[in-house]
Amino acid sequence: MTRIFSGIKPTGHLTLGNYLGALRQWVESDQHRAEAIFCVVDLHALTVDHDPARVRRLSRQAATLMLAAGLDPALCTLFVQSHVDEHTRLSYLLECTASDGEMRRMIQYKEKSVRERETGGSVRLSLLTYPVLMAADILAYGADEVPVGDDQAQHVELTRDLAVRFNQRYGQTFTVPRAVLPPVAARVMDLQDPTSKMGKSHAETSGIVYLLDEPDVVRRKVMRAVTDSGAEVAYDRAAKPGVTNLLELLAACTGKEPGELAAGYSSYGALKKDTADAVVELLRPVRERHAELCADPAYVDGVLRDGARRARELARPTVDAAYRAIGLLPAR
Ligand code: AQP
Repeated sequence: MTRIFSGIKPTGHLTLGNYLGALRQWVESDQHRAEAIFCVVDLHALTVDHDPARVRRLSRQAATLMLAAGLDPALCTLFVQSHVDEHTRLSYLLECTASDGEMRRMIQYKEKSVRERETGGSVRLSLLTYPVLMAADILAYGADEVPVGDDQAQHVELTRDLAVRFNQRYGQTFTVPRAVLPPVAARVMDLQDPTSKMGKSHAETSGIVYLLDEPDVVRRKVMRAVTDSGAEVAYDRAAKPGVTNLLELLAACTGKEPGELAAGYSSYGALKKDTADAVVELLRPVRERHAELCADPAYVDGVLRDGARRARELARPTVDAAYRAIGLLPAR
């Protein structure tokens, strides 16, 4: 059976980008058609300046939102990364096969290290090595597919390289996974800056729709979205990035083609209104279910406990095999 792994890092409140780029396909497709493993990758949230209490709070919120969006513990495994030691055990072995040059080429590293320096912080070594930990997350489970948004595709490519290299040097150990991107909304852009990705940890929040935003807040953010010069509604990312982003959002919500939708609008205002309504309706059940789950913390704890137990069982054989293959003396 196909095995799928993916995760979300608790660096901020989950966004519409996280939902459309990743979470929705996990819920609607992946957990039904494969052995699916989903993770709140909390160790990744320590790679940038962080407040410990906030990371803890956001980890629980992310897990609760993943359930609220429709992940079903009867169909998939849901857990928190730091509850399963196999991830860090394997990460070190993979670091011993990766080069610093490979890490420095990662686009997220380049962008985030600039941001850390600009805000007066130092760049943590873990920010450089984070893609290796991500590779360990994936390879530990023998995942065939990794459903992600476009911004993570480069990290999955690196994971493939590390898997192939390890297998060639030390013998067949890892499944070589592939990234699976959603057909639309693989990169939801910031509503105030449609040339940059909607990211949950960005300081400027007026262009970011959070899954837990109240309907009137969602409406306001979409209605105030930056659009482009000219009045024509056209699906053209280079010439009309703002309008194209709205069309992709509406397409993702309605299941229609963004190009076809464009033909039905003669003004930006009407497009914004329909997009706002569609996003509000898309998120309404998630918000409502999240509120119900918050009233039952013992349920969420139980899901995460069972999920971690199952994840350990799944990961341990592969990680133990990697330890043997790379030359470490087994403990007796
Ligand atoms: N804007 C986006 N459009 C489409 N997909 C997106 N994803 C993130 N932003 C968008 C996808 O969501 C999944 C979980 O992302 P992550 O938690 O691993 O972090 P990230 O990729 O670094 O995304 P963020 O939300 O922008 O976090 P920060 O601001 O901390 O960097 C992934 O599959 C991702 O592709």
